[in-house]
Amino acid sequence: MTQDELKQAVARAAIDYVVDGEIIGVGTGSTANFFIDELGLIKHRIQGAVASSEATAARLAGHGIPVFDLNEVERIAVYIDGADEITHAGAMIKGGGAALTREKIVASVSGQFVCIADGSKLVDTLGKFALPVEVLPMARNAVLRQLAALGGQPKVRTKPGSDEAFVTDNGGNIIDVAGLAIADPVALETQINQIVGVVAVGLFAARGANVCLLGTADGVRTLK
Ligand code: ABF
Repeated sequence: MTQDELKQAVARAAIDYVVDGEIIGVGTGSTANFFIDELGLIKHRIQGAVASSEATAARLAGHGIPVFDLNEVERIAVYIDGADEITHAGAMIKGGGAALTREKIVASVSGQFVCIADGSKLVDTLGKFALPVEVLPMARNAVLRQLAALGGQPKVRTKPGSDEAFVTDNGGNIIDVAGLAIADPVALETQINQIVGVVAVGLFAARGANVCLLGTADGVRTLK
């Protein structure tokens, strides 16, 4: 099976976690895109969705799925999204797609976080994938110095084919921290959250995934 077929399989399996009559939280990225396409097929069963990025909102709308602003919504039953890395305990690195802040906000008001990922995302220790941190632009270099002191190699993400800093949907910038072996994800998440100028860190450990649907050659594995 190709990686896309694995992503499609977990996206399809995630439909079982959609709660009828509810508003669904929807993540960002290629696996989430497959999920949105599956959600389009059963859109009559849900009220609509809250999107974690402008790209996701546009794809949902393209399927005729009503997109709600989070401020209009009191609770979300389930949030479904991909990850860049996930441990057996459900701690994740997210933000390769630069949507980490909105992903974290939508996940924070959701009853259940269902992670959908191909098997390559499962790791014993987080950190091989550079850890994304969203920062306010004026604090970019100040935060970068503090992240360097944590032991990794931080680098400002740039726009494709340019030296200019990449700008998120929120007007923030992203610093990617390579070279970390994250032994205690909750502690590091807390520590990075304390740095003034940080908007959000792509460690989802204090609140990780409740369920992970993992695409493997033997089928979809469910980790809880
Ligand atoms: C989002 O999409 C991100 O948090 C993560 O960075 C990325 C995973 O992308 P893909 O599904 O394309 O591998 O979930």
